[in-house]
Amino acid sequence: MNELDQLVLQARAEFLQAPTPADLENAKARYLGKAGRVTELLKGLAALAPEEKKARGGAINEAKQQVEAALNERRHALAEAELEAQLRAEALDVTLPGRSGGVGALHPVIRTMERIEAIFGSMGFDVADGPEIEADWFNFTALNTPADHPARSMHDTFYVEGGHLLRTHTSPMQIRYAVQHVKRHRVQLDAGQPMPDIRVIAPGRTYRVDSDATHSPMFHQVEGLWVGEHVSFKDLKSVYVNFLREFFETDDMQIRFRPSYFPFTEPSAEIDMMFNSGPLKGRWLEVSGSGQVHPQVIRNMGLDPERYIGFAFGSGIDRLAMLRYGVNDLRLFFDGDLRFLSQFK
Ligand code: 2NL
Repeated sequence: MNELDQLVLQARAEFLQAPTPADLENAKARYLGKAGRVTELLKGLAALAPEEKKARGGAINEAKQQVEAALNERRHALAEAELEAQLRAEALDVTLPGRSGGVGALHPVIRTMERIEAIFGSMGFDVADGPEIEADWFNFTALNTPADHPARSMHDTFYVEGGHLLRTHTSPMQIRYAVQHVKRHRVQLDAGQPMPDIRVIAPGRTYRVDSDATHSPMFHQVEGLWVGEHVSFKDLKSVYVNFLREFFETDDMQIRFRPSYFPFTEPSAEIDMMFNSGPLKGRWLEVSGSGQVHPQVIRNMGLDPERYIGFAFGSGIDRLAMLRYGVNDLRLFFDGDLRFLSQFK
């Protein structure tokens, strides 16, 4: 084997041993660089006679081409290996189970609210929604609640700047709704023609200065209002009895209307119910306040109390949710503990 063949073999072996592209380029310099072995051989041609130069030059160039071929072969192999390694490192196992973000659910109080809306909706009630920060007029004055009424005191109501307050019930929404309704039918009313009945419920957050196992400073209420020319107390009874039967999915209960007092209704009644079976059986439960809308409140809606009459009720949604789900502490609804809340998924 002549020295040129040996040089090619050596170069190929060194290239094959180069573990990285950088090592390979260093090995290349030892053969093809400025002071590399192939370059040195080519420089040596200068000292040869012209005939020798031609033969020797051809042999060196052939060897050089073989070295370059070996270099390129190794370059390709290293590039391919690098790509392989990268693909392996970045490989995704598409058969692994996905990382789930966890499935949310409606809060039990909101679920109860939607259930109530569906039941009253089926009886033709619209659903009204409105501000939680209210004007004194809508929350108290329009509802015939006098300035010296205890509900207006600083320690019963949260007042905010500008004389506004956090609504203590959702009735103000019903006043707003009724006023709008009356405005829309002003022309008919002034012409002595009938106006469609006002039939609405107002569910939502309400606020009072009160905090223990059965009272929260923020709680949920649903009020109902039905005003027309021929609405009577028997309509209140049938609507509310039907609601309770639908809500608790049973007829096996007793319901009583017990005389009471509210500034915005006259006469007024508490609505109590008692289950005849099940875990709550045999105990009277207060579920709502109610009554015939006070003539002054009818007037504040823009209607003539000699012609229009109606009933209203106000029930605690949290309390209804507690009864339906068998929860004994109101605060569980508002603590945000997932061990409790996830039971309602
Ligand atoms: C209670 C008492 C009640 C009403 C709310 C009402 C609304 C209008 C006019 C007249 Cl717009 N009344 N609402 C009537 C009677 C009782 O709620 O203690 N609820 C938990």
